[in-house]
Amino acid sequence: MHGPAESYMVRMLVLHGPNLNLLGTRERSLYGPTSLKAVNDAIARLAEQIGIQVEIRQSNSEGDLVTWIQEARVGFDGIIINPAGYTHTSVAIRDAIAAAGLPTVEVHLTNIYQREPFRHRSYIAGVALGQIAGFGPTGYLLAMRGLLDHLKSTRTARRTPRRSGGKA
Ligand code: CA2
Repeated sequence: MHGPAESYMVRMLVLHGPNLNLLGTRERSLYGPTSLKAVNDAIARLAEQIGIQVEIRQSNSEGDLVTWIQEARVGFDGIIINPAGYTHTSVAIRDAIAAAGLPTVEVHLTNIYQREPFRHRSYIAGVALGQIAGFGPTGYLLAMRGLLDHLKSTRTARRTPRRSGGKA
């Protein structure tokens, strides 16, 4: 049986792009010591605390990410994505996010604007609700809180009946 609390439960899709499966195993001075599993555990713990559902996926393939973003229209309220290297190259991921029409938060472990110039351009930022960069794995948790606040406020706005007869 689904009670009212369950039927309104917010569902977020968290996507990790290419090479993020290597987190904690290599380039630790750059990306930190935390494994992807530990990052995902922290995401799952916060989800439980704040009463939302999350599904977490990682792929090294651009096509997988595009397909998952397309499919997220059904079953998810918002997306959190670290597109990793595809941030700086992928018109396809950008187009999928725009087409899905779901609020999407872009996360980067590092501050991409302090790094090489080719990392300063994000194809994703222009279609994202917001971007969080430079906070390490905490960025995913900040994104969850920010996205939840956004979803709650837009949902309230949608549910509030419009006054009739008033001025536009
Ligand atoms: O800072 C981020 O989160 C990035 O999205 C990470 C990407 C990079 O291409 C972006 O410019 C910024 C790279 C992810 C690679 O992750 C690794 C983790 C451990 C070892 C090697 C790679």
